[in-house]
Formats: sequence, C-alpha cells, structure tokens
Amino acid sequence: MALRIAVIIALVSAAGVTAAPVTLQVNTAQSSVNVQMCASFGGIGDCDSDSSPVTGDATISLDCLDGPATFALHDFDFLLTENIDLYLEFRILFVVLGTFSATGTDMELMYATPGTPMPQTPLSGSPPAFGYPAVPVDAAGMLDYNATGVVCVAMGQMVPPMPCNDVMDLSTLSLDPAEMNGTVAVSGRDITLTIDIDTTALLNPDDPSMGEITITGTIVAEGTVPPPDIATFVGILLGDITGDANTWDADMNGDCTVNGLDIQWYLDDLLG
Ligand SMILES: [Ca+2]
Repeated sequence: MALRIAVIIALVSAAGVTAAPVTLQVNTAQSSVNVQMCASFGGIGDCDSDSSPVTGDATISLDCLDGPATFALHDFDFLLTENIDLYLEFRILFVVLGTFSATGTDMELMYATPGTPMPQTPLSGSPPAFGYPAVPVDAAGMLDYNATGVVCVAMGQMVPPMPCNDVMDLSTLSLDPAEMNGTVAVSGRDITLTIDIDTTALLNPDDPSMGEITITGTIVAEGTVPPPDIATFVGILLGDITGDANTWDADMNGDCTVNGLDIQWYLDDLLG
C-alpha cells in the first residue's frame, strides 16, 4: 500500500486542483422548455405558448456517489434549439382590436450566479429527489416583436413608451428566481439529473396587470463522474482536501468513504 501511495505521489504533477463539481450534458431528446405569454390590454386578454428542445449543460455535486444524501447545483446553461413563436390576438367577439406577434431566437436560461453554488440541499426518496424554491436565473436571446391596434397604443402609453416593432434583448428581462425540483439518479459513476423548472417575468414591472411570461420545462442531463486528478486524489488521501462536497468524486469503489481502499481502483482507472 505504501508503495502504491508513493507511486501516486510520484505521479503528482504541477497541474491545478480540479473542482469537485461535475458537468452533465443535456439530453436534448428528453429536454424541452415551454414559453407562455399571457397579456391583457383594457381588460381583453389572450395567451399563447410554444416549446423547444433544449441543449446545454448543468454542473452539480453530491456528498457521495453511493446513496447520496445531499445535492448542490453549481451552474447551468440551457439553450433552446428552436425559435419560440407567439401570437396573441385581442378581440371583442369577432372584432380584432390588436395583435402581438413575437419570435424568440437563441433563447437561453442560465444560472445567474456562477461561482457561487446553491447550498447543499437534502435528497430523499428513490430516485433521490431535491427541491430548490428559488434559484437565481438569467435569460439571453432576442425577441423580435410586432404589436398592432390597441396593443400598439398601450405600448406607446407605457413609461417609458415601447415601440410597436422592436427587437428586445432578453438579457434585460428580470426573471423571478426559478423553482427547480428534480431527481438525481446514480448508477456507479453515471448520473442522470432531471430538473423541472418554473419561472415567470412580468411584461411590464410597473403594471403587473399587463401580463407575464412563464417559462416551464423539464431538463434531463447526463454524465459520468470522472475521477479527480492525481494531485486532488492525493490531497484527499492526505487529508489536505476535506469535506464531502470536495471529496465525493474520489470514492472509486463506491463505499461512500475515501481511503486507502480506493487507491487500487484509482490506479486501475488511471492505467485503463
Ligand atoms: Ca471508497
């Protein structure tokens, strides 16, 4: 055993210590986001919605690969692969008083505070489930819109007035913190993360009655947790790196503990 440790220490390079979080890739075929816009002008309202598959990634950590008890969300970037087309029509009986049509392109939802992970949250049930009531989220992309009739008039009366035709930068949108619930299924070192997302933004923060955009969806992200680099692995064995969230990926034999028993497994993995 001492020889094995010596071998590993000898292999330690000047490479930096990698972070314990693992990045999972979004499974586009299983992931979609729905964007619904509901608006009201002069008491006349309408809603429309459209959905798109999603690509991107999510970065997470667990306390342990074998029967994890806690989960932390570190980062995510969800990109809609298709445009979002919305068409709202405001009418009394059969008389159309105004319309609002919009196309969202390159739409994106991302974690608003990368570098500051969400707190560790308990996992329970099977598959292990978590719930974050309020995750800071930002949007990006462009919304090309065209308003006619009463909608155009109402937008002109906003303070400041909004043009009836414009391209809106969605990064200026103020999204409420998102409710994110989901599950983390672990098999060996393979993780499948499923997140349900739900957030809203007011169309006009100064006039909530004008309506809102609601973004909901389910994201499935998958990946295999790589072993830590050698410097990190040795640092964990020597007790220089501590804490479940920093050491969970060094448990090579799946017993929820990082100790000398993991060395042979690590070497086997390292040497292929
Ligand atoms: Ca172990």
